[in-house]
Amino acid sequence: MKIDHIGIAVRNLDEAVKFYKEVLGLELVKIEEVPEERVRVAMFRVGESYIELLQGTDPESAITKFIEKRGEGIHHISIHVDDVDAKTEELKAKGVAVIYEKPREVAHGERKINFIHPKSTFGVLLEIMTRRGGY
Ligand code: CMX
Repeated sequence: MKIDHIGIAVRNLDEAVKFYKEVLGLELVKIEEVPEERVRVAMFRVGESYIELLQGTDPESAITKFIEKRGEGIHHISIHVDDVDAKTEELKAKGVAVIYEKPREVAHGERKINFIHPKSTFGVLLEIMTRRGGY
């Protein structure tokens, strides 16, 4: 396992991208919409891992709701696993509160993701995921 990325919830993606790219000087890998999760995201490479900036695309987005309740900031930590289906089943068998019964395919099948509820992880939303290629 390794940390794939850290997700940061932002109100205005374009403004946040400017800061991370132009002020911090991080390498912007891509900006994409992930309709399955109602977000628009920007990925920045940081060594072997990434920082993902996320803006909600509608009021029902988990990101929009998170910002309403808790403000901008770290939203989740994403851990890459070999097999997200197997990991989901293993966690369910251990009584862990996973968000999706079965992992969800996003980005045209490029990635498969699930989440563990913060109540199981001492207050941090953890994503578990498998991805085929790079971002
Ligand atoms: N990190 C830490 N704690 C969080 C949290 C987060 N990201 N989001 C919610 N919480 C806390 C709330 O503050 C609240 O705590 P208290 O009970 O102490 O007030 C508690 O969790 C609320 O839990 P809830 O009522 O079950 O759920 P919410 O309606 O707040 O939704 C969650 C939280 C995690 C279930 C929901 O956001 C979810 O299903 N997330 C998974 C999908 C997602 O986040 N998609 C966006 C990212 C997609 C991507 O990476 O591409």
